[in-house]
Amino acid sequence: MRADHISVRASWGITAAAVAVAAGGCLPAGAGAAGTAVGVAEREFRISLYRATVAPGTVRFNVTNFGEDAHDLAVLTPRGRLLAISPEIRAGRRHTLTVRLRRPGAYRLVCTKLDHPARGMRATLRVRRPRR
Ligand SMILES: [Cu+2]
Repeated sequence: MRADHISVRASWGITAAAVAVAAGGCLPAGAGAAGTAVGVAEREFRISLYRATVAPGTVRFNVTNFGEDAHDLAVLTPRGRLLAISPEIRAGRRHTLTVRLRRPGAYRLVCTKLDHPARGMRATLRVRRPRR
């Protein structure tokens, strides 16, 4: 499972991943206040998330365009309100989009270019209820 893989790497000591953990980046639980990183791979015509679920709080979407066309990434609330949108990300480029997702629910991620959502560039990220 990819999320486990990320966690294992993050436990390695003095690495870039460990620095991210120190900043609250990769903690799997209770990381709501400091934030969670979510890798996003875009290509024609698919959006793949490296985590399906996060805790409520700040989420950093690390988007990489592995395709040949330009894409973007928009984050919508479960009700469809636009929260944030990246600039156009050209082929082979990366962009980090930081968004606060406070409430539990199924947030929608789409590429807004032309007919890309209809062709499959859609994904769902679940924000789970806070653990007590
Ligand atoms: Cu696209």
